Amino acid sequence: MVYDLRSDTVTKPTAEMRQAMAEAEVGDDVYGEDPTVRKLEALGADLVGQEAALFVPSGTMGNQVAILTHTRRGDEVIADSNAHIVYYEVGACAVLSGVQLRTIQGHNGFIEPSAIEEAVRGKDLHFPESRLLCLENTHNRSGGTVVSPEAMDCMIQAAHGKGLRVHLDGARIFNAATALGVGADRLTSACDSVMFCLSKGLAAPVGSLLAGKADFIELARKYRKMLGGGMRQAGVLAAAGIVALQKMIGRLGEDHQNATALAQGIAEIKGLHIDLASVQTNMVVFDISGLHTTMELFLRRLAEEGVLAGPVGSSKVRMVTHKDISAKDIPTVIRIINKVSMDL
Ligand code: TLP
Repeated sequence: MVYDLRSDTVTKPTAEMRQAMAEAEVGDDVYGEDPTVRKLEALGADLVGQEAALFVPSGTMGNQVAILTHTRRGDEVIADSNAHIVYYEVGACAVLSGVQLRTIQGHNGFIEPSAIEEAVRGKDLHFPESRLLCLENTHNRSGGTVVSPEAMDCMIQAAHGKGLRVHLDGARIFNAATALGVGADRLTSACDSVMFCLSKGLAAPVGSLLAGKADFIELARKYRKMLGGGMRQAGVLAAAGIVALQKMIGRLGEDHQNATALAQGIAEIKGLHIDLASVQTNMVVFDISGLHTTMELFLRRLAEEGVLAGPVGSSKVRMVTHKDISAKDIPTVIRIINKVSMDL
C-alpha cells in the first residue's frame, strides 16, 4: 500500500465521474458547441458568483489567461511573494504577458491593505502602470491557510480604491469555503476574476475554470485559444468536472479532519516541529530540522516505507490529504513517519 500525500492533484476520478465521462454529450467546443462544457461553465460561474466561466486544461493556464486578459505588456502585477503565480508557474507572467511582478510579503495569504496601496505606482513617465492584484485562497505555500471573507474584502477594497483589478487564484477555494463555513461566492464575487481547480481535492482528472464578467471571459476565450487551450470534444472532461462540483465539495471537510489528525500525530514525534494553527484545510507542513538529516534522505526513507510527501523549501515537508486517503490510513501514516524519524 502506498499512501500518496504529495498533493491532492494525485486523486483518481470516481466511478461516477468515469460513468459521466463515458455518457457525456459532446460537440466542438472551439465552435462553442459542446453542451457539457457549456453546462460546466454555467454551473461554475454560478458557484463563485460570477457572470461567466471558461473551462481551461489547468490551474496554471487559468491564472495565466487571467493575467493576459487583465494586463498589457509592461504593466505591474502585485502579488504575495509566496504566491503560486510567483513560485510555481515557470515565470509565465514574464514570458506570456510581459508584465513585471511587484511582490509583497504577506502572512498566510493576507497582504496588509496599506501595503497594497503603497505598492501602487503614482503617475510618472518612468513608472509601469499598476494594473492587477493577485490573491490566493487557500494559500499554498503557507500550508493551505485560509483568508477570511473580511480579510478578502479589505484587500479587494484597497486594490479597487486604487483602480487595480483583482484576480483570485482560488485553486482550492472550496477548501477555503468549507473551512470558513461560507459559500465560495462570499470569497469570490467581489473579485474581477477567479480561477478554481476541478482536479485537486474535487478529484476530476483534468481541468480548471476561470470565471469573471461576460466580456472578460469573451476575451479570455481568445487568449485560451492563443495558448493552445481551445479543446474540441472537451465535454468528456467537463462531465467529470460537473460531478466534481455537484458531488465532491461536500466531502472536503473529511480531508480537513484527516489533516488535523495527521498534524496532531506529527506534533507528538520527537525531532519534528509543526505549527498546529497553520493546519486549516487539507495541508500539513512540518519542519524536520530537529532530525539533523537531509530532506532527500527523509523523503526517500518515507517513500521506502510507503509514504510519499513533498518538500517546501529545504527543511519543511508537505503532506496533503485527499479523497484517496481515508481516516483509517492516518494512524498508519503517523506510525511510518514516527519510525522513519526514530531511525534517522
Ligand atoms: N499546485 C500544485 C503544484 O503546482 C505546487 C500543488 O501540488 O499544490 N494555484 C495554486 C494555489 C496551486 O496550488 C496550483 C497547483 C495551481 C494554481 C496550478 O494548478 P495546475 O497544477 O492545474 O496547473
